[in-house]
This record gives sequence, structure tokens and C-alpha cells, in this order.
Amino acid sequence: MRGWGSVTPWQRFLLVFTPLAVWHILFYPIDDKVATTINIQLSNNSKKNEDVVPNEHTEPLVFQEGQIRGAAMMLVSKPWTNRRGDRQCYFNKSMDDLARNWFPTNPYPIILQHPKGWTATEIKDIRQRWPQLQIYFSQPSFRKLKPPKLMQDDEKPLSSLGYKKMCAFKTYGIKEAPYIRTRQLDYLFYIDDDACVTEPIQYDVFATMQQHKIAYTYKQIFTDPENVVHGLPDFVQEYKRQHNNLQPANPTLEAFVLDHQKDGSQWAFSTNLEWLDVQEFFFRRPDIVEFYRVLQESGMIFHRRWGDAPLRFVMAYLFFHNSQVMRLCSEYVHSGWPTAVSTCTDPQQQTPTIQDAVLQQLKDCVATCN
Ligand SMILES: Nc1nc2c(ncn2[C@@H]2O[C@H](COP(=O)(O)OP(=O)(O)OP(=O)(O)O)[C@@H](O)[C@H]2O)c(=O)[nH]1
Ligand SMILES: [Mg+2]
Repeated sequence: MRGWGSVTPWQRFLLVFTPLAVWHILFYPIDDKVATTINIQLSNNSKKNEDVVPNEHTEPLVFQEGQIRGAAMMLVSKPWTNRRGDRQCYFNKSMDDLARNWFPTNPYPIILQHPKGWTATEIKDIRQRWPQLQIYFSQPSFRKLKPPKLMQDDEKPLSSLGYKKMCAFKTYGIKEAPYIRTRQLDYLFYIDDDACVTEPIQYDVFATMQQHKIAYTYKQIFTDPENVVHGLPDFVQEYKRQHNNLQPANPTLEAFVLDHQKDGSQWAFSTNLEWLDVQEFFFRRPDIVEFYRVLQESGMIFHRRWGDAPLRFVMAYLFFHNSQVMRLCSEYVHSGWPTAVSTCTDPQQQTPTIQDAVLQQLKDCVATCN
């Protein structure tokens, strides 16, 4: 056996570096790198090196007899105890508001997601803090959301890869998320960890959606600027052309949008708070599945940072007719944005708008909404 003294510097480097490289490849998954880029780390609250509870642990959802199979779902940044930047709404407040303003009339499970999973300590601490909520924990994988090899914005990325993956996840990747992939849900309330329901919702939103056959519910719209929707209008026209001159399900809304385009910006739903009919969006509609396929193939979420927000808007007029998209009237707050004020005219019932909800809102605010 040779002693350390007889080893060349190059061999010494290999001896140290090889085990490190092997460890890195085996135990440092891609999503961790992505999460690190936006400062998503294991909670400071959990013990160092504490193992996350394995993904397979995901508990089956429990519903009461006859209850609609719906749930709220949130992609959480860690440490969960910290405010992200100077956001007026952040995870702890968002959960407090869910407990106060959503859960009493909408007693559905709340699924917290993180691509790195959750430790037993985090699960215990969060459940202890909101004992009145039915909280589940899951670990969605972003691995299948592969970016193209060379992205068009490579020289000056429009966003971090983590953010773009999040956009792809929210647009079509949710289909593969725990609980959705296994078809345990018919309705989904998706809420970001920096969105807060600040006014009580007095009725069962999923039941209303079911009753009126609503596919999508939203509260707010805004315009996304040209640099992050570059090519989207052409993509939509080309998509229609290549799909037997597809006629939009809501031609009036499409026509209004085309007539009021400004500076290349695009209308978008504030998807930090949205309700979806899961079967419609991900399983029942071959035309929508085809749209996701072509979108994914184009790689444009990665090339030009198209967000789920303008994409959902395009989907609203391509695939849903004018009474399938409902607008909630209750107030909510997102991040550091101005409050999306209450538009409820009947505070007791808080009646949502169903007929031509988007068109009505657009007509009211075409000059001022941003
Ligand atoms: N896994 C993962 N989640 C992310 C990433 N970036 C954001 N998220 C989550 O995705 C949601 C939206 O992120 P935000 O940073 O609020 O994005 P935004 O709402 O477009 O931007 P703001 O206007 O700054 O709030 C939040 O629930 C975040 O926790 C990421 O890189 N990886
Ligand atoms: Mg946000």
C-alpha cells in the first residue's frame, strides 16, 4: 500500500473530489438546486439534517360523507415562519386568513406542497399552529418540467429557472401533483403563500361551481407586459389554425381582447388565487390536454417566461363559454399589490358573478386595470 506522501497532487485531488461528486449526484436532487435559487431552504425550525417524511407517506384525503372532493393547495416557500421580502401577505397570515375567512364555510382539506418535502417537525409545528384546519403535506416533483436545452433568454434570463418551473407546474404540471395524479380531487382552490383571503367567504365555492357547472373561478385580472408574453398572441392564432381553425368557446371575449390590445401586453388572471374544476382542466377535455401538449412542446414558458396567469386567460376564451368562468366578489390581498377590493353588492350572500364575468370586468376597467 502506498502512503499519502507518495500520492501526486492530481491523485490527491481525485481522492477527495470523487467521493464528494458521487455524494452530490446521489443525494442532491435537481429540485433542491432549483429551490435554492429562490431561497427556499429547509425550515430553520426543523432539526438540522432531519429527514423529510418520504413522499409515499402522503396521506389519503378524508372527506365527509357526500362532501365534494375539493381541497385548497399551496406551494409554500421555506422557512415557513419567515415573511418573504416585505410582502404584506405571507404564509402565516395566509393560513390565519384561511382559518378565519375560508374554512368555516369551506371545510375542505388544505394541502401544503414543497418540492423538497416536509420534515416531521415541520408537520407537527404547522399542525399545532392551525389545529382547526385539516392540513396535508405533499412533495410535488418538478423533474418532468424540463426546460429546453438552450433557452431564448439565456443571455439575460427573464426569471430564475425555479420561477419558470413554478409557472409550468401551475399551468399543466399540477396534473402530476400528489392527490391530483391519483384522482382524489374534483375541485381545487389554488392559493399562493403570499395571497390572503381578507374577507369572509359566506358560501361553499366548490358547491356553487358544481351547481352552475363552472370550470374556473377567479377574483382579479391584470395585464402582463410584452416582455413576458412575447409571441403569445401569435401562438394562439397559429394554434387555432393548426387545429381545424378552432372556434373559441367564448368568441365575444376573444374579440374584445383582440380589439383592446395595448403595447403587446396581455390580459391575465391573478392566478395566485384561483379555483379549478380539476376534471375539466386536466382529465376530461382532450382539447385542453392537446393545448398543454403543444404549449409544452413550444417551450415558451421557459424561453420567454410566459406565466400561468396569461395562459389561463387564453384558455378561458378558447375552451370555456361565457357562463363557465365565475368571478368571486370577496376582497383579497396578494404580495405587495394593491388590495383586490370587495365588489360584493350583497354582503350576506356575497354573490359571485357568473354570466359574462370576465367581459363585464374588462368593460368596467379596460382603461384602468393593470
Ligand atoms: N418550488 C418553487 N416554488 C416557487 C418558486 N418561486 C415561487 N414559488 C412559489 O410560487 C408561488 C408564487 O411565487 P411568487 O414569488 O409569489 O410569484 P409572483 O406572485 O409571480 O410574484 P410577486 O408579485 O412578487 O408575488 C408562491 O407560492 C411561491 O412559494 C420556485 O422557484 N420554486
Ligand atoms: Mg406572489
